[in-house]
Amino acid sequence: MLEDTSFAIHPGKDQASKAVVYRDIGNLIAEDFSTIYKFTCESGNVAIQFYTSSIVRITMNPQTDPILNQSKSIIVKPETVKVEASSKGEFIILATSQLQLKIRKAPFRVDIFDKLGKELVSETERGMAYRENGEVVAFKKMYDYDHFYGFGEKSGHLDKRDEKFEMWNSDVYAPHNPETNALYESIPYFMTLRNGRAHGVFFDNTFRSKFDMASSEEYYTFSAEGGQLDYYVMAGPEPKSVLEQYTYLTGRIPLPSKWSLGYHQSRYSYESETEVRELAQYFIDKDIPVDVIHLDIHYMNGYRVFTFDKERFPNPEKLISDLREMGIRVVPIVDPGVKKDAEYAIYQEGVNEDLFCKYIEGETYFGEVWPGVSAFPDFTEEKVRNWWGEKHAFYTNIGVEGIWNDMNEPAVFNESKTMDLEVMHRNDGKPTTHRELHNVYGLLMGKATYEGMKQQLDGKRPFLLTRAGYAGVQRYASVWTGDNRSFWEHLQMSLPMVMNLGLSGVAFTGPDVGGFAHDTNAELLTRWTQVGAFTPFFRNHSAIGFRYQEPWQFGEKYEAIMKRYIQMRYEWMPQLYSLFYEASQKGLPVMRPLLMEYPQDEKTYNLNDQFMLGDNVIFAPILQPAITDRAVYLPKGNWVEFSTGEVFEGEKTYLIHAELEDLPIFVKQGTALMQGEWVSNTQKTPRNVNMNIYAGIAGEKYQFTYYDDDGETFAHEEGNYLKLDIEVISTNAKVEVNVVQKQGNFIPEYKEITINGIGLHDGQVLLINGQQRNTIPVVN
Ligand code: MIG
Repeated sequence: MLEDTSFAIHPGKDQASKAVVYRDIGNLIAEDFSTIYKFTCESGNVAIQFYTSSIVRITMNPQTDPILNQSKSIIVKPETVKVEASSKGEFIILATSQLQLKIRKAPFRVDIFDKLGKELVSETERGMAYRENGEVVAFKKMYDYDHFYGFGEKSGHLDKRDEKFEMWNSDVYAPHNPETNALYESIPYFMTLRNGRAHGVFFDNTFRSKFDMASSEEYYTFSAEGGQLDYYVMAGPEPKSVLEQYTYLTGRIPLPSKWSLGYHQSRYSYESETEVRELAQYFIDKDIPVDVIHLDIHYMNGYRVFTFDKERFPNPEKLISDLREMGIRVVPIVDPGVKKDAEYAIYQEGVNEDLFCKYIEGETYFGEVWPGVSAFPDFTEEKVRNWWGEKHAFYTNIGVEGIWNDMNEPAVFNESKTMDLEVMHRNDGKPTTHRELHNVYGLLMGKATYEGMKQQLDGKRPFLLTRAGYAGVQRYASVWTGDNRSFWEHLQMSLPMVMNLGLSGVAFTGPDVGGFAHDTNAELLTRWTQVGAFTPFFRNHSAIGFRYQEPWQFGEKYEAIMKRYIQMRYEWMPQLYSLFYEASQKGLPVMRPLLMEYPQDEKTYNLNDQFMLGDNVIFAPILQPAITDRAVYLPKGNWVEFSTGEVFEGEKTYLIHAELEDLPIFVKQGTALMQGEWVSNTQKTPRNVNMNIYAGIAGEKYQFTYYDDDGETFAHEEGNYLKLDIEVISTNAKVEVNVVQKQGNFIPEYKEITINGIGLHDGQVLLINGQQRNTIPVVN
């Protein structure tokens, strides 16, 4: 309690704390290069493995041989990489075509350079170390021109220089502020931008870990409460290649269904079948597109997962199929806690089949959550994951295709906010404590859920939304950023938060639009909906006890604006879907900070209030009340304002006017945008797909890929897709659009794509594959 008062900074408070003593790894004693590169040092053992010529893994274990096969994140084995090992006096050199490791023998230090000899990750007087209490730490050199990004789900600004972070999945309802740094997701990964070149570091340690980019000018550190120093360095050198390398290791998002990219409406809670039907009908009557309605905890019988409350929801199957006919899907919430109730089948099975987390002495761990005293499935064990996955037949049998996982940090209502740290996890034959596996509980619940759903959905793509996760969560789930509030500051913060999640491999994310807690207001909700229409995940959600915030709650004026932006979401679907395809192939984020495309441009390094979709569109939303003018920085190139057609020269800052109904959007000249007509949900096929070419004169070549498929099955894995690789070349005389390659055998309902030249100047002609016409056939 007193920690919330000035007592927290009482002068005498920390006098007892002593300087921390780390034990350095010491000198090299012996090396063994017979299989992998192994080094025995005075105070620790090191293994070095190359995963590709651009990715190296360093594992230091202070006690035993490095343990190399316990990752929950890494999905690949090291490739066969050509490495040249040599010895030069004090140093051992290990070199691939992309990386050089310079290893000093006494004391043992590892400096990593790229192929040009540029320093990536290097050590100083301090290197790898540990403490008697089990903590492991790495000290790495830092330069005053270094900028840091990623770290998963963090509050604060885009550039994480001069910040400290903790990784410990936490349920934080108290207002998120710039120093709330342990949130629901732990992704111990970051990208360094140094002189316009990028490299990545992934610290694969599931214990509570810390990153300190603030306390020293000379070095940064990463450390963890236990386990090994186990980290991967990715060579880059572009931000995009770092993301490709990181997601090569930890996986990429599965291509989402189109419906999950539509508009989601949620509330804690829509409490009855009647309320849900009325809600759906509102959307239809008002012609506001919607694809998904979420069911929060009130649908259950006493908050028992895998049940429905018979009074509130007498016929869920009918509800779901009726809504489905309207084109709307229902996504129910599923929490991990299973109510302790001897007459409840799920609890009985869990006990009888021994599926819950237990103490080492054999007693089940119980914690309080919504249903009261509850037990927690041990998702670290395959048998439990399979059981949990199979249980989802309860939902899939009645037409559910998407699940929302909450409270999976796991959150427990007690002082520590989670399970006792000494609770054991079976961990597929390698039992260990919750202290070690806390951060992966949500990831493994996600794995169980996604894989179970996938099996039951018979070829359809499952959708999973999760609150908690760890590195690799993108393989199973999309992530929303938890309990934000209806504050303008939270709208502002959501931009860098979603962008840094994207830079951490999690492309499918978004905040609760309008704010979860606190009463929203008309202006905030309107501005937030404008942003939400272009964030990867688009869901309006609000909390019990606060104002309802569906798009029509504040009168016609605001409803009309929000409706327009939700419609725009659907008009942009062809563009968004192509970007999600790219994310699934390369791991690149859909919503990007400008630095991703312009890493040489320092003005982009901490640009928090603008973002890009893909590589050619910049959004500059209004993020403050009563403001109708804002500064917009445009990087190199010429930029066309989307609604006015006005052209702006890049590398300048402009004051842009935007009334409440306006969202400033800038499309790069010489590029293209794929758009369709809006439809009331993704079940309706757009009548037309347009390729809008923003004519330039630069003479540069722009290449992009248009991707489409049925939007809901896995048939694309068997070639049932349409993929067009397109190039656009603009000169003074002409704009040439060439379909360089067409792949796949999907036949969309639109038979052709209409090409529009936007901003063609007098005498400039638009040529499609050498001819003057305005369509491309997509059916052979
Ligand atoms: O706060 O299930 O973050 O989205 O509506 C209590 C009720 C638990 C937290 C989630 C929120 C959800 C709510 N849950």
